[in-house]
Amino acid sequence: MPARVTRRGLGLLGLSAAAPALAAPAAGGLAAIARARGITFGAAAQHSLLTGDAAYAAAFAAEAGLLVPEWEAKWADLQPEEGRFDTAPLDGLLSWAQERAMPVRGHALVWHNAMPDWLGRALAEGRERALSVMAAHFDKVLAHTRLRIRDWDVVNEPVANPPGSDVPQAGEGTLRDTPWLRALGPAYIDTALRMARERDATLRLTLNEYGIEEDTPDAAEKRRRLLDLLRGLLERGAPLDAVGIQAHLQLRRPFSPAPFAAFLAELRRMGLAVLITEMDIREAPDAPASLPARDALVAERAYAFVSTALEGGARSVLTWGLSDRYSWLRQEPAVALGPDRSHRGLPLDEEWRRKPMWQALARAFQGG
Ligand code: 9MR
Repeated sequence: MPARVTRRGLGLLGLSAAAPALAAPAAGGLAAIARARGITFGAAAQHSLLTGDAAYAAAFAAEAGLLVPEWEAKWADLQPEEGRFDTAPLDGLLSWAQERAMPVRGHALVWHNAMPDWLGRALAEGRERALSVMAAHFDKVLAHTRLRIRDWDVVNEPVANPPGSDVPQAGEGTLRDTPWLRALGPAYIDTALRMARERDATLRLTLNEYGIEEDTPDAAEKRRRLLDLLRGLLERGAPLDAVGIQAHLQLRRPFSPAPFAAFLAELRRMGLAVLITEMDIREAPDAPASLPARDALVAERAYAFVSTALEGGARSVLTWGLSDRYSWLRQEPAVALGPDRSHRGLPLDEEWRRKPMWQALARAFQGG
């Protein structure tokens, strides 16, 4: 007689009795096309738009099989004042997803951005205080989301950009100089991973990073730094399950499959799962004038990148939003394309129409 799977048994398997069975994604959308090949396609979403813009919600229902909150699970939003947690926007997003049987990833527990002011002050008070605020945040957030989020970006963007890169970071180390590093030293990453594992033994623990995809000396050096960091973490027995590769790609930088594939192979040799977590494509300042020519370049890069990632073992691909209408690439002045043009780096255009990038993703999911 088969053993009965108890509630505790489900928990040990990383499943929860309350988790819904996964619904089949909407026919014809990217998630369904990916799912047919055992791949998950998802996107970053904002709760206020899921509930406030019907076209936005319809696009996510049609295309996405997994959500990640674009801001609702960041520290500044979850704990704006010490001890006062506001989970309402995250809960709203989780309910929207749950009604459609879509899983949600968590993003991000420890990050140097989206920190409330009080947190910066607390970390500056030293090690004991830093450990205690980290523990209190993890206690509350991981207990609250336990049944609905089974994969978290525990540490986001810990590696420093190399000196001389176009966005260099202060400090001399290979880790980014952040309030967490200053308070706890390099072990803040081990500590965060251990604290997460202690609170939820079967949660998938992910370290998420950007600037490690392209064929440039800066990206090669950042990949080397990340691999060093990961080797050290694993040697010290830190609990780490996966690496999130953000993939905010830029057309002014070359992409070559070989070095990226070698990097993925190394991650897999370390026993780590690989996810593409935040993909979008920034156009070059000298982008061609015609929209079809621009869209073709974006699509070509999307196909090359995603097919290499899938061949290298990635099984989840998320874009950072779905439509150019709400892309951070248009909203963030530092990355804007110019006064008379805006980026077209996501699968749907500002009127929710599928673009060549959509077709490129579909083709990559279908295996070429
Ligand atoms: O797209 C996000 C934007 O809406 C937020 O204002 C910003 C700060 O919370 O974060 C943006 O998302 C970033 C993500 O969390 C980490 N990788 C880079 C993303 C784009 O900046």
